[in-house]
Amino acid sequence: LSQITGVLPALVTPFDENEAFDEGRMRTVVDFLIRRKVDGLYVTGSTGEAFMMSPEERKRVLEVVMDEVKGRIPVIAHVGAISTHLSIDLARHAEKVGADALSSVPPFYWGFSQDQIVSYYTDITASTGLPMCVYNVPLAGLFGFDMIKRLAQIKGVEGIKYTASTHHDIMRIKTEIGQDFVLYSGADEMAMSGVAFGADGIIGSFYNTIPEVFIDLFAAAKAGDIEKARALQEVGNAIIFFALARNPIAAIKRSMAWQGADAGYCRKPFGNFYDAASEEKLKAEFRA
Ligand code: HMN
Repeated sequence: LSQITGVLPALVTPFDENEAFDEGRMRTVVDFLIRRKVDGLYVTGSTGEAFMMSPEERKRVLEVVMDEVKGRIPVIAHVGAISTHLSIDLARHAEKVGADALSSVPPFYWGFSQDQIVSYYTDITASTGLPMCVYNVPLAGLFGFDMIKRLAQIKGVEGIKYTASTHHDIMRIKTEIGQDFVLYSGADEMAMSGVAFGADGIIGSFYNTIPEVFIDLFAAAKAGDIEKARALQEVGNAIIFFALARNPIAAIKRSMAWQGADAGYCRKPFGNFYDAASEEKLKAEFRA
């Protein structure tokens, strides 16, 4: 995992107007992002609408991405699911098609115990030779600091995608677990503080549509240019909060289309901005 640093979009998954996976649009989006110099991709995560898809569809998305990337940048495959059995199947497939690393949310919905969550990560990580990046995100239930320490002991767990707002723990993870435990900051609106507290990379939804802002921000924050990083975060946040107040994944996809990489539709119940009236409204508000 230590080889994967910098700015990684949590890749959107384009669907067509009938909600089928759109391979052509997926390829366009991957190329668009590589041309814009992102450092890697995080595939079939929350932004990628993973939980809207069947396991077979998730595998197909990853296969198309791997085929289009052709080794140009590293790929982290998110294989999170509620059952260990299913995650292992996705993990083995990810290894087979050449993904560089795995990531997973903890099993959710039933409120699993810490022991069950530890066994989940232990079993998935043991099933392949790929490094695992555990995923700390409010949507799936946040880990406390002690749990993060416990997960870091598991063989093969080499890092964390940290999408909690308690950024002081980013520094603590680095100092108490180890500087080589790879940390990706996952809250785009706090990318600057994530990097300032020691993150090795940033993974997020908005790096699909405005990667340059965050590539420059990442470089500035790493170089200690706080003024520049803050100015860039302000630009990014205006766009982030605009989208968050609407329908973020759909807004991100549409704003990519305006830039020449049509990222297609979202699956219901997310909804879209495709009818002329809602698109014009979105554009007008965006300009304002
Ligand atoms: C993924 O799994 O798709 C992500 O990387 C998720 C990512 O961390 C986003 N968080 C959530 O969706 C909960 C952020 O990019 C988020 O969209 C952004 O910080 C705005 O709040």
